[in-house]
Amino acid sequence: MKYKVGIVMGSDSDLPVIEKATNTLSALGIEFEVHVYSAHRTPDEAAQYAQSAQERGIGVLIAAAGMAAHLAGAIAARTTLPVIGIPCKSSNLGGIEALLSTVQMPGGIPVATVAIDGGVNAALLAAQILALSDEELDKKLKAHRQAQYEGVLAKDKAIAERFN
Ligand code: RP5
Repeated sequence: MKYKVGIVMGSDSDLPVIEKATNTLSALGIEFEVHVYSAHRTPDEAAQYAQSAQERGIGVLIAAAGMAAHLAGAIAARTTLPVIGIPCKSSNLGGIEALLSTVQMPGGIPVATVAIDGGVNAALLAAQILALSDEELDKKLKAHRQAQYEGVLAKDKAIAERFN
């Protein structure tokens, strides 16, 4: 069975961060769905989404929110699916408040928190979880790593030719 990734953002103002994740998932051929549900503004819808995710074929959830970011934790409270939290940057505190709100979960309800605005790593981590039961996806991830490795070596070569 191919699992989907369920993506939730606290506001459509988080979309630029989410697009980093959707672009990465698309490049890997992973299906996903995207919603705006807020832990504070639409708490019932956020809870309902988390509660029903597993039975709808979702294998991993990604939750992105900024400011007093409770979304990932609120989602994680309602499911045993793995939840990846993305703290989003704000204009006033720069995202450090969202980082701490997302990462500092009490024991018993884990959220795997990536960097502030870390949409790419959230998608890659979701892919790595799904790849445990998907050999084809595992191969794509290994090819992605190899391409990244070769890309850095090519950059080193270009820089070395210029300066050394
Ligand atoms: C959070 O508050 C959202 O996730 C967003 O990052 C932040 C600001 O939301 P808006 O006021 O832009 O809707 O709940």
